[in-house]
Amino acid sequence: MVLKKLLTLVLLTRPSQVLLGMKKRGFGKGRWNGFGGKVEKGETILEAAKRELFEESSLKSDSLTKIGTIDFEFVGDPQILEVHIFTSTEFEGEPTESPEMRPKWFNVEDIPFDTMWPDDILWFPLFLSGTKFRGYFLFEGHDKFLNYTLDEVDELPT
Ligand code: 6U4
Repeated sequence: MVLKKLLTLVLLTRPSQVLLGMKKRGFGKGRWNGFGGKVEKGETILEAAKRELFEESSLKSDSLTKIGTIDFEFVGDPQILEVHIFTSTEFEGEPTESPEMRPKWFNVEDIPFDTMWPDDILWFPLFLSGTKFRGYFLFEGHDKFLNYTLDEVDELPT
């Protein structure tokens, strides 16, 4: 049986820059990433994306657009992480450090891929060019993937 766990990931941009957060605890600790987490019972994926963005960065956005969905499988683990990735150029507030994340703006040419999940370097170019995508990565441990698929798509289910 395949168990799916729904997660969100929000990547905010401003001209030539992307906002990342250094994950201070939990899954992906020590890596720069977008803001997000688990979808809770009773909320939509979009509601979860907004909630996690606010909890982790103090930023509010009412115009999140879905840019991609990636399934992550881990060898030996029946649970698949289905990560829904959103972006926006519109948000309110000042990025503020939370117990989970330390936010920082990066120039797009200085994105710290060495300190990010290893899949990010493959799909960030699609996200940065506004291309919608669907992906699958099979990880062995957390530092390497064994194979993957990554496809541009016209539409993404909400
Ligand atoms: P909480 O409940 O917050 O303690 P935690 O274990 O910290 O849970 P959580 O909820 O922050 O995890 O979710 C993990 C985040 O990492 C989500 O935003 C999705 C994201 N993520 C997981 N695998 C990823 C990967 N391979 N590449 C990537 N983001 C990933 O770019």
